[in-house]
Amino acid sequence: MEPISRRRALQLGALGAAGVVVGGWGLTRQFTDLGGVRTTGGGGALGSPAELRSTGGTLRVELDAAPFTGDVAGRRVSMLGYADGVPGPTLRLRPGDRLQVQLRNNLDEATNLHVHGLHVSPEGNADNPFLTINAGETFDYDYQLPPDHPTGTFWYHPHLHGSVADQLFAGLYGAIVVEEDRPVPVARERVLVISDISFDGQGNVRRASQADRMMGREGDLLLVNGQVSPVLEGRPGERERWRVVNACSSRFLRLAVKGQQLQLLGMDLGRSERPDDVDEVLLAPGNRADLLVTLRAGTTELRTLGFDRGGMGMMGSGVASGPATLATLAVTGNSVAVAEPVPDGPTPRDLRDASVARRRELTMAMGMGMGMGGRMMSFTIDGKEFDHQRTDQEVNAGDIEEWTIRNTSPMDHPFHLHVWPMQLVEERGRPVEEPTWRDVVIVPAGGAVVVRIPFEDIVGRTVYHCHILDHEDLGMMGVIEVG
Ligand SMILES: [Cu+2]
Repeated sequence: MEPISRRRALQLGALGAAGVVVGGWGLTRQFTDLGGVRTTGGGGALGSPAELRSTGGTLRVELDAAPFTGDVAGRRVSMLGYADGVPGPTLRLRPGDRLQVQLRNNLDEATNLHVHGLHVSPEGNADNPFLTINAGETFDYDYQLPPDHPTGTFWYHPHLHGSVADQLFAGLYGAIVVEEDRPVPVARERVLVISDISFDGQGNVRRASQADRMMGREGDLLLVNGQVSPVLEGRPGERERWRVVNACSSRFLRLAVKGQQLQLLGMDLGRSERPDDVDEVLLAPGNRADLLVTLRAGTTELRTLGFDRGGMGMMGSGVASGPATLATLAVTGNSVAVAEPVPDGPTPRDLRDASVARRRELTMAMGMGMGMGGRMMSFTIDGKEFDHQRTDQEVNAGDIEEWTIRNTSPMDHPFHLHVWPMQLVEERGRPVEEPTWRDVVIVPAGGAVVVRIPFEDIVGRTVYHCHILDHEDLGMMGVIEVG
């Protein structure tokens, strides 16, 4: 087959040509459907981002971060995107793979790239949050997944301190899937990247006010794969797997589908041995849910129920992530045969009886007084705003540590540690009974969580922070060095 240009492949993808094989870079790229923002008139069939799959243990990807013009709910709007779409392409990997990303910064400002949740080096040209890729520059990222890398749904987005919330809110994010050897039998798998955004009267992404930044901005529009209120279609009896990414800058999602059977297979990384029946799933910004849905006939809505994430204390107003409809699920036609049983997953690792080398306490706080950028409220961890030159936590490689993460503020803060996953062992004063692994944990207002972290396989210097990305940009971030 004649190699064709990437641009041409994108055009073919946009026209719905499934499974186009592209010869560029000597690899196979399969574009199922570009969907995304090109087709975002409210109510249309759900589109999927392009899927790029590793072959022979390697995936090489070119990602252009650039402004583009698209249609959202029938309006012409200007956004930012990777590869001319929102979300960016889904990257499909296997444990042990090498991922190479050529990031081209066609924005008019600096950016960089974070692969959220991947257990890879934070050094050099890997998952290094201290890099700055200036406007007009190109940078080659190179990530090596260990052979026992956890499976699950991960994602990528910019991580340049000070502009993370702005760039992500404008459309820069995409999903990463690390696949299992033994997949769960399903009629179809959907990657659902949920984000929110607001536009001004000219169709430009609305700028956040100082109050928006302090509370954590939430957009007026909720998007699923870049679309407003898309329709998901299926037949009764079909089992679907939904890999949901909360790519909102600050909004918590409480997902529910009335009248449908939801099962939670996993959150963030790995999967449980057996799926759990659930009525709803709470995702903080940055969290992912791996859901199984066995379809029942009828038309229902995928909704986010409201969630009160606290308030500003003396500043007055509370911050609630309001309820909203995300998508419509239309299940029609003849029933299909009952799906094959879900194979048991591996027994998750459990560190509750492990010997702990060191215990630490970290405190997330909001304080009155001048914070970063002259704001009237400061956002700190252990009383300090982020300083990339300061190392806040030094950890011995190979140690298992226990961290108590406190929150003295009146607002919930989701805590994210790069590179090393955390086992949640205590939440709201109660022990967590099942082995529960996360890379984002919700630290409740005025409360605490306890996690155990195996600092294994990988050494280097990276960050932990609040995943309300406005808070991260305001300084609620610290530096860890493992070595
Ligand atoms: Cu926060």
